Amino acid sequence: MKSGFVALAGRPNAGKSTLLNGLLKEKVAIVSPKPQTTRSEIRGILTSENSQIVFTDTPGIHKAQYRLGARMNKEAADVMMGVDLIYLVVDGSVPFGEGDKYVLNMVKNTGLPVFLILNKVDKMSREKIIANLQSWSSRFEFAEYFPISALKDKTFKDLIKATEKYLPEGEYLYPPEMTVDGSENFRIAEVIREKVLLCTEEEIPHATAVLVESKKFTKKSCYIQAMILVEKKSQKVIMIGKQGAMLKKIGSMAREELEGLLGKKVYLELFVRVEDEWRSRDARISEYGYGGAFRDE
Ligand SMILES: Nc1nc2c(ncn2[C@@H]2O[C@H](COP(=O)(O)OP(=O)(O)OP(=O)(O)O)[C@@H](O)[C@H]2O)c(=O)[nH]1
Ligand SMILES: [Mg+2]
Repeated sequence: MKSGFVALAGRPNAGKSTLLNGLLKEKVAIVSPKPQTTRSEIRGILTSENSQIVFTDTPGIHKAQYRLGARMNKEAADVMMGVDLIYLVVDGSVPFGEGDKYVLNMVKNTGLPVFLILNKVDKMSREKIIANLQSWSSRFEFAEYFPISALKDKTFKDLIKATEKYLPEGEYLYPPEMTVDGSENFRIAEVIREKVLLCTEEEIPHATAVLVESKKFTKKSCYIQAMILVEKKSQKVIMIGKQGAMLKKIGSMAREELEGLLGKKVYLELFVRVEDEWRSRDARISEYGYGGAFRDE
């Protein structure tokens, strides 16, 4: 039997989290059109008869403006150090740039085998896909090349099969029935944050954190209180919206998804608080579970 770890790495918005969800056929990581959606490693476990692959989604590597961003980048680098194989996930529909060069150097320096995952081929012509693959292969000798659409492809069988080849012989690393490694509260907070990312614009998505403050289960229901943290009073005003309309919209979208996740009726109460410059403060970043917070525990 084969077992081991695979890191999904790359620039923000490349589709790493979408791919993780596609590989597992389960939504384990939140996804949004806004860059820097993922803020900490997310592990998804795929067990089959002859293998167990632990996929680790990582934050997109970017030029950090805040302590939060620096910690997200470090988290991605730390994850890469501890795996057997790296998927470099790239958005094939945008031209190669400085950011790609930087990330490519990072993965090269690990000395590990790297798969080039050319994503978003649904947005590209055949010619462009071929040209893109040629251009990437001239920059580095990747172990394998996979043009894919993380969003549209129904199966990733070939990718999984090739991945198994690069993993060591080993036993289960996790109980075979387990698909996600992480706290339930964090997962709930992430679902709420995803809805914030989908409903708000400009600086608000980046300035928002979500923290589950309490959670109570009864036989049929779950009562959740969660805090949405922003950095400025003006952001709080927008987050609440006219007569609470924005918060209500975020709440009802999140509740619907959480009912599916928890398999119970969910009562969700959201609050909004201003937490000055939390993105620059290590203690707050860790408290909310971002940038390798779990690793420090
Ligand atoms: N057209 C198309 N869009 C995609 C594909 N994969 C992902 N996307 C979209 O790209 C956006 C970013 O996807 P994510 O999966 O959140 O990207 P990410 O690499 O995890 O981004 P960060 O967490 O910010 O690093 C979302 O709007 C996805 O729906 C794809 O194969 N085709
Ligand atoms: Mg992501």
